Amino acid sequence: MSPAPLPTPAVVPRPESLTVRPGHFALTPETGVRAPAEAADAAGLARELLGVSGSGDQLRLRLVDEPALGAEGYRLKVTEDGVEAHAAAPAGLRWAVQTLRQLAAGEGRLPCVEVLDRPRFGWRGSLLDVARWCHPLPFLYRYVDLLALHKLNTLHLHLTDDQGWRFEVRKYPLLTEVGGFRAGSSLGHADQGRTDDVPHGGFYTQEELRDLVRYAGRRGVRVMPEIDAPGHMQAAVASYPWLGNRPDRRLPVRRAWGVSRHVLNVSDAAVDFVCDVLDELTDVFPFEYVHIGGDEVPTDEWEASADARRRIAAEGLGGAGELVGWWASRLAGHLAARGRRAAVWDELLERGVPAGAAVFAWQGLPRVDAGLRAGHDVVAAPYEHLYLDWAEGEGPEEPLAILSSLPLERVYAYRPPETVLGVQGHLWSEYLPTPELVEWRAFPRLAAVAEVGWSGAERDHPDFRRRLSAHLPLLDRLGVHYRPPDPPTA
Ligand code: TNX
Repeated sequence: MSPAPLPTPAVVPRPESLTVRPGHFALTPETGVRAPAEAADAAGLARELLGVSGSGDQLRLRLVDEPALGAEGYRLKVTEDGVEAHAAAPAGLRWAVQTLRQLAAGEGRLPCVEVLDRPRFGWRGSLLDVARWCHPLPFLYRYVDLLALHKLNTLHLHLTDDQGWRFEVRKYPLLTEVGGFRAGSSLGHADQGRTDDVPHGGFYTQEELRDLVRYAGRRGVRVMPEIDAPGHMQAAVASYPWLGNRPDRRLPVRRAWGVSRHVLNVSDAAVDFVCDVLDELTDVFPFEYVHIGGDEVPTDEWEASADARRRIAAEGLGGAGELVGWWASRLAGHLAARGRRAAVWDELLERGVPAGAAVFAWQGLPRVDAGLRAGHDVVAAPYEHLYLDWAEGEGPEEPLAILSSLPLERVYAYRPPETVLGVQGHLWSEYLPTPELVEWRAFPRLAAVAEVGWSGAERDHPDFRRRLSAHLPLLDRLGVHYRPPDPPTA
């Protein structure tokens, strides 16, 4: 009789190859980690996440000259004597540690395995909207941890919107003193047009965000900040009315979800203002990309403005819509002069993508292709697959959501074109006022996003489900408030 097959350990996202061998290696507090100085972060992570602090060298992290592993790939070998992890760069060793964390599954017993692994796409992220609801700073740390656990390497922090400004700007303190607070919020679904009188607000200081960025960096997570302009700016206009199109008018920070018609004016002073904000922002966030928004900009105020008409004529633009592209190119130029690249929403495809900017395609699958066809770098977040703020199911027990539904299967089924930079799962927070609700919507669908971004193009839904059910106990141990997956549909 042949021996029973060895159980295949559950790693999410699926590694390129994983072979199980008989036997185990037991991690104990006495297990020691050895690593070169350049991999000190990965070694620190291993000690922290695997709970080992001995002085031996049973867990050996090495940097090797193996270009095929790329910037993030790694090899892992667990034998009964210890663990060897190899990578061409420190990032790969960090991901090897996350794989070990999953293999140990909280029990400190590593099955003997050989793993070869590297990501399909270099950009694997999640947008977290902290503008609609100011999520507590400790939750941002936890979210970074959960991204890293799934080998997601980018946190897109949506820091400003009509309903709140969360980034401390020293030159313009009213942005947070006034713009950080609102007098109420939508009550029920925004379509019903009701609001409450429960104040909400908050912001993050530059020091707090610097610490978060450092923490994320040690885990291999880059933080891309977003200042959304020239629409989604009512909180800024409420703080400094001269930024708006009717300086005589006082606007409140917006309560209701949905798109505000009140956008920035097109003066040089308004552009300089946002450039000043970007200067302070790039001081805090070292990542190459800065997202400058550009989505959902109603042009009514500009059409009614003599100043805007003059700007359109002076710049030789085709109409008010092109002022969105004009705004983006001014901001992108400012960033480029400081060695940074702009990221913009896909609305700019019709309104003028600034040179060198990356396009974030959100308005459906055809927008991903349109961005690629136009020759841009594209990050794919098509809403029918990757908008995790949509309810997962249709049931009456589902918490209120902007739209429904986006089942786990549909996230997992997304097959991005080979030529995108990568993918992001988006957590807009209108209907996610608490960290618990964010986690409910994010997990386990974000694990599927991670798999779409990291693993090969082939899809094996039963295999994903099997690995996922072995992965969920780890999320349980971490106290993640995830939504238990519905039974597979087919
Ligand atoms: C559209 S996606 C928006 C956000 C909303 C989101 C809700 C994008 C660039 N803009 O302002 O929060 O829909 O799903």
